[in-house]
Amino acid sequence: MIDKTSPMPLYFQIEEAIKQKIDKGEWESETMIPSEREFAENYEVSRMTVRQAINNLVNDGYLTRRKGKGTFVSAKKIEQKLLGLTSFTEDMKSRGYRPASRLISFQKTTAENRVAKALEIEEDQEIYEIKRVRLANDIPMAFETTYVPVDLLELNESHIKEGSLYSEVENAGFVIDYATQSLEASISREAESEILEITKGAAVLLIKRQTYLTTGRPLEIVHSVYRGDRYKFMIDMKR
Ligand code: 16G
Repeated sequence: MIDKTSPMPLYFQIEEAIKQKIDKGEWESETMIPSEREFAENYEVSRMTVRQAINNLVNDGYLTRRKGKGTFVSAKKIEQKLLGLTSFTEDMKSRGYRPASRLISFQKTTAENRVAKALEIEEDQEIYEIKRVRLANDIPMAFETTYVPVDLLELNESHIKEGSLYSEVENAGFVIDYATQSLEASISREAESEILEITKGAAVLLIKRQTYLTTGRPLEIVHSVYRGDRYKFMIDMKR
């Protein structure tokens, strides 16, 4: 499989060979891959070359190193289509995952300048500040901070803890209309890393959403940190 006469670097060829095994399902997630020594012997290359290939695959999220245990095939990323305006609960259910939230905090506070502007309310007006870890099959996927104006609707802490914000909003008779959303690359900070159970500095996706009701009034502004090793966003494009 490795062609030593090819202009393609050896580490790259090894990377491709490993990726193929993962993509074809020959190596499922959580499978421990052979040791550097075994790879080096099989492919008749140096251990340095193998290490470089494995390092790249760890950085790209294909493989995960566990201290004192070995290197494993990472869990498959959840593919999220950037299409309709959906909630986390809906997204996970449609993929066959069990959605849940861990409520970090739920409080009424006053809006500071930037938040007030985005929610089109006066500064110092009351807002809900909701911090939730969003889980899929008990695995933390995202850390989400949501701001909703208090005068818009009454939110119940236990409902938010157990269920879906969008259901609460719709049950109150509002119709969610559209959102603007941005997506940026970032690295996890210490607090987020602990909450998301990832190493500090791991790759994350930073998503900001501003959602509006059919009345034209802003419903929420949301700041979400998604795990880069578990999540991937897909867009269909037509020309
Ligand atoms: C998603 C939305 C978030 C919304 C939440 C409601 C993104 C980036 N964010 O997480 O804006 O507040 O869903 O979810 O997709 P819920 O209805 O399950 O509480």
